[in-house]
Amino acid sequence: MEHILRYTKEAADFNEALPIGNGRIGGMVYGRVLRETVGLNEDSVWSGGMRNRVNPDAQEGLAEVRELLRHGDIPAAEKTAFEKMQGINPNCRHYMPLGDLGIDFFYFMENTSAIGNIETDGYERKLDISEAVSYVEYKAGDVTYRREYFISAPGNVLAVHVSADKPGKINLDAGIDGRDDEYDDNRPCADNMIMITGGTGSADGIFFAAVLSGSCSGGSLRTVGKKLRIREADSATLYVSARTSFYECDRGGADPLDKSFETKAIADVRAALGKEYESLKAEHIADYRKLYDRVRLDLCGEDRQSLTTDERLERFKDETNRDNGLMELYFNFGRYLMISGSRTGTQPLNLQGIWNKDMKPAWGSKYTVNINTEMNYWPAESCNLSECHEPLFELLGRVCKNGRKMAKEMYGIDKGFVCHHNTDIWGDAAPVDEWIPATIWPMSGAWLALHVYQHYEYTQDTEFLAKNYYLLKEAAEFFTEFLIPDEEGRLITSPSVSPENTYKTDRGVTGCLCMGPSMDSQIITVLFEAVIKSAAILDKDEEFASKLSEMLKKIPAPEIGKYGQIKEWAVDYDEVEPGHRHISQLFALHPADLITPAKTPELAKAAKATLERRLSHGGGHTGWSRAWIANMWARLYESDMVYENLHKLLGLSTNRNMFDNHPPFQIDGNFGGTSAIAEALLQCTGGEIILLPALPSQWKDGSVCGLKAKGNVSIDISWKDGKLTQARLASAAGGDYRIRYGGETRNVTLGGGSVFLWT
Ligand code: FUC
Repeated sequence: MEHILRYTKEAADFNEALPIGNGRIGGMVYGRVLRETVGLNEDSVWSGGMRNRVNPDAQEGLAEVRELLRHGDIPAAEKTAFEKMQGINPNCRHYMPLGDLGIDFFYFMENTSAIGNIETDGYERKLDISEAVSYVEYKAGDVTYRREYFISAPGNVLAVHVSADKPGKINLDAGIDGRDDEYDDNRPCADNMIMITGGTGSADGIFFAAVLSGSCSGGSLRTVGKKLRIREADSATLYVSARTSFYECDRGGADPLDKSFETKAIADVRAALGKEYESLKAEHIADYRKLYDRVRLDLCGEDRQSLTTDERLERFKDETNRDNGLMELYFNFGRYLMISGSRTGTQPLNLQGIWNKDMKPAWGSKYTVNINTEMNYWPAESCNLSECHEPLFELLGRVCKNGRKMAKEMYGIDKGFVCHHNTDIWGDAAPVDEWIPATIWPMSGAWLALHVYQHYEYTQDTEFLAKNYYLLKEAAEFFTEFLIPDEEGRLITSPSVSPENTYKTDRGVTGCLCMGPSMDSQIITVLFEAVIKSAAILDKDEEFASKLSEMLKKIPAPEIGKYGQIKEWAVDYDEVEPGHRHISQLFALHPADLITPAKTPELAKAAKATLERRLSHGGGHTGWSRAWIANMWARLYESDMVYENLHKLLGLSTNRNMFDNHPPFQIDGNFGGTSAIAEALLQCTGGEIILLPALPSQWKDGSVCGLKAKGNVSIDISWKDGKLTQARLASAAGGDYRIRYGGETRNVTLGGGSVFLWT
């Protein structure tokens, strides 16, 4: 079983550097011999405070746009929406780097410049994802150097430990730098301790502090200017902490005199200095493994470990290449990234997880919530990392607060909340970007709320559901007012878009804004159903639930269009780009299960035709889109297509450090790919637990342990020659389960803590 990313060269750029993180603090390790860089992030370093962006003319615009759409005047509807409905400041806040930890190593004599070349032997750079520790090892002259890097969640620090096999050989200068806007301060704050401080802009923006200190055995340690200097040490450890006003000062920097984040950053480093390095490391590994060790996947790959990870990825460009071990590693890497980027009390994974080097990153490295953020969390429950899902619910709470205001001010609706296709750390809910294909889409609050229900379905945690039920209810309440009848009396959204596709009418007019795109109706259907079920579980809101049941009868169901496909829009338009990366009309197939081969065979056939049509027109060209496609094929039990698309995800859309490539780097495809591997092995759809629903023939023998199914069941499965040999289902909560393998179904009732064996 594979857990190691391995390279024999320094990282040439970010796409080769290796990520480490504790959920909140992130690092990108380049492994350079002379001038080492660890790119630093802290997940609350976002560019400024909450913005009020609602367009003051939105309600007037809403009435006009609805009328124009009803009369088919698409260009005029889009023009009006552009002027009157989109946010008056088109963007919410974006994510930013904290800076770089730079370490200059000196090898021969004191004060030798670190710049230049040095001959090394046996250079190796690794990331061991079974322990969440990165290593660099090489020989310079007759000395073997070894470095270890990790970021501890319990310890709240980044640690870089440097050792050598001969005494007195460690000489280095370390400092933090690298934000283009420069820090407010960068100087010693105590003995052998440097602190940087800065702010991210705007009067109510976020302030941050990072502290660097260290210790060494043998040799000397002191500060020189804004650097920490270590000379002639036998071994040395550097520690970096980071804290922000967002966490420490009541969600922002409102009080300029409140410097508690600085005090806390100092305390973190002091606490680390007060421990033995080895015990800090052991504590980190134990904490990490509590989550990582829950799942084990064995695809019986051949031993390819003599090759480096980038060589193995390169070979995936050849479609005939087989390397099950690398798929296993990709799966494990997705779990690693989840644990390293999203822990209880941190911010959710954004477009780059928590790892971003740019002051103005692609798409702001924000939360794009018309697919990308949701995709980040697809493997959270199935891969037994439920608690890593929590930051998303915390953010949704903030979205809800702002979204209530948005519902009222933008749509004149005083019930529930609404959010559009992006949000930021503050939970901004207004339309984002001046871009008609995406901007006016009032659906993300609903989609995100479905994650609350999914978390409940997997964990059966009724207390959680009771606490967060309001998110589901309020997401639904908005639509009880927002939906309008179409000509047939069906209830639809208007205006909206089918993210981010453009249609062409019979008369050759192109447009995006429309009435009742299929995805909206599907999301609303699943949301209303989730609210009705939650209300019953919690024994409340009977009247509201029956109102939703009545409305559900009028929400359009998925329909089949002229190409035998699932219609994307209420009208069976052609797409301007038939290979478009978004396949929103198949939301019903995945992540939802309104369409399944067993329940709705005709619609499943149409879903297949939809995928084939997209793919035959060049679809799947971005990493996340390819990953979604693999999940969808899994839901159709098309195991060869699952494999083919996973193969392409690794071969065509994965950077050398295994990060997903949109391009540029965007982390959603990693999580989507991890989810697709899990979906091939286990599904919970249509009220059934399905064992090995889409097992690719290339994964002939293997086993998986610890996957989760709805109903709080842990499942171990093993198979041989493509056939199930045994499945073990351990139910924590107890309940009735319908389990299926191939054509055989078994109904079992399990008590809490009991086990069922399928042999
Ligand atoms: C959506 C996608 C793009 C990209 C962006 C961050 O707009 O359509 O492909 O992933 O989000």
